[in-house]
Amino acid sequence: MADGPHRAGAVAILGRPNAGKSTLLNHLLGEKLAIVTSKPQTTRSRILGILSREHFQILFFDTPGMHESAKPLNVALNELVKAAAKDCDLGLLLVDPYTGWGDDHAALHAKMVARGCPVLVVSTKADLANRRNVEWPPAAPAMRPISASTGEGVAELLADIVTRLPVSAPLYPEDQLSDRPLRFLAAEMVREAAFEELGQELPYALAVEVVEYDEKRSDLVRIRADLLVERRSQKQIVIGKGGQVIKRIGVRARREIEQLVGNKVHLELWVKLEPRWAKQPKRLKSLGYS
Ligand SMILES: Nc1nc2c(ncn2[C@@H]2O[C@H](COP(=O)(O)OP(=O)(O)OP(=O)(O)O)[C@@H](O)[C@H]2O)c(=O)[nH]1
Ligand SMILES: [Mg+2]
Repeated sequence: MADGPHRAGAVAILGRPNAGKSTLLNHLLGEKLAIVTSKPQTTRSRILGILSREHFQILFFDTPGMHESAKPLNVALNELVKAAAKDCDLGLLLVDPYTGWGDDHAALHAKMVARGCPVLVVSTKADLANRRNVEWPPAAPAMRPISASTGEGVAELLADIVTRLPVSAPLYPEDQLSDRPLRFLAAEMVREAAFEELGQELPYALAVEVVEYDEKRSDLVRIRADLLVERRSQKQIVIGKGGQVIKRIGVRARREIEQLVGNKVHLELWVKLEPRWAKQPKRLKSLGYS
């Protein structure tokens, strides 16, 4: 990166569910901070990833996919998107060319520009053949293609982001990667493992709560987490015959968490029936989703 004054600011990563927001965040940071799955609506909270270099510091806010729905969980998620879009110095609007540019993109783009917040529009997944040569509506802003899988276009995008940030000293200590505590990130890793192991059977309303996070021993982190489901039948699915499914979720999640914390992890998982967790604003808040 060219010399010059130190720049720092907040960049909101916005877009529809499944556009590739969390994958880009992880690629930019070179760390797996946000969970990624092939299903829409994976991200449920605003996750800050901090990228610090000699001449800049960028606070990247990963956000849930924007989409219309009256369900309390979705309403809470949309509020998070709005707040992130409001508090940033720059917006990155990610569009998957396969699903195209829509009125929802146009509305958000117009709103941010009207507020004086510049927006870079990025088309994602450029490594996939069916994302190439897609025609955009004439009214859509110019897009720059990137691939978070191959890294195509990402260095140029990063350079462009930096030039648009205010001149400022670093806003966070330079060795800090996120504002989210490890216990929250561990809960996310368990949720991702459940996505992977359950596939189509995954209940949409599955949440994970870390109820114990014990770092007293220097050579081992002890974690106990509850997987919350809304119905008895879902509890059976998540546990599986003879506990096989929950066991596989545990093994997979433990590996990811050990990577994240750089230590051995003892992980204990319990499946709990909590019929109303996704309907109560207070509960959504205590789970970190609003
Ligand atoms: N081939 C390819 N796949 C990608 C790329 N970026 C993301 N994906 C895939 O697209 C899917 C969705 O990626 P996510 O990063 O979870 O998308 P998101 O926008 O964060 O989704 P939500 O959190 O649900 O809003 C995953 O299966 C990713 O592996 C890319 O550059 N190339
Ligand atoms: Mg995401």
